[in-house]
Amino acid sequence: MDPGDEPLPPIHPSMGRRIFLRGAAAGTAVIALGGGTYVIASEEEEKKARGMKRVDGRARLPPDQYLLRALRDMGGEPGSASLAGYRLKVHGEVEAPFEIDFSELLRMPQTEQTCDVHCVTKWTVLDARFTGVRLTDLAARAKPKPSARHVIFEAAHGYTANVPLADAMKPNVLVAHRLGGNALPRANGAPVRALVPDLYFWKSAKWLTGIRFVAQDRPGYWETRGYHNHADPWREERYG
Ligand SMILES: Nc1nc2c(c(=O)[nH]1)N[C@H]1C(S)=C(S)[C@@H](COP(=O)(O)O)O[C@H]1N2
Ligand SMILES: [Mo]
Repeated sequence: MDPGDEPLPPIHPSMGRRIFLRGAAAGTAVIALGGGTYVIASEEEEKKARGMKRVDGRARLPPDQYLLRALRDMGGEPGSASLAGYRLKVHGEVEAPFEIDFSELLRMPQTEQTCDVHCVTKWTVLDARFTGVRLTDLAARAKPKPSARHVIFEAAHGYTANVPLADAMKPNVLVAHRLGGNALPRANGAPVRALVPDLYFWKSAKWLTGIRFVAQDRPGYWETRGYHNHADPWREERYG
């Protein structure tokens, strides 16, 4: 089915019904009633994307995804916008739990990467440019115990997302604070969000407050509401 004919399933209760159109001409802005503006890629761009492969051989566009030109604000309940008050807690099954503020996070080694993101509501954005600190670098400082098997991303207002340790320790997993060379917009999780590009985007907790290493898995916000526990876009692990 042409995604341009099908309203997205509203996955956040606040979203309500959305309507959008695919523009005939490249660059046509698309209006989502009650949900802001976003841009669907042209047919040609999408066709090109369907022919592309990642360096690991997987398709750039995972099964049943369509292309947007930029991240779409998917809502959620924002945390505090205060940079001065920001704290990130790294804790749980670790030898050396710690808490850092925003300036300390900026003093850690910074990684800038372009990566693709895939939302379970079927949009994909290619080559989003994020800047942040690798989760492996935060883990190296906290020293997870051998008993740690999962990472729980903790966010404002109790949102959590669980990721197996092996997925969380990939080098493209970041604690990100910049997008496209600018400070991360508040809607996209400022001051700091998790970024797990190779799992559906709900695992990338916005308004991140904590990283908790745990021995026992703890399904998070969406995982306890019918979404898949793992969320691999190439296996279409959408629903549990
Ligand atoms: N704290 C928090 N993080 C969250 C969410 C949320 O509701 N709260 N929604 C998730 C979902 S379902 C998606 S698709 C992405 C959307 O990120 P974006 O709004 O930057 O596109 O954020 C994820 N992170
Ligand atoms: Mo999502």
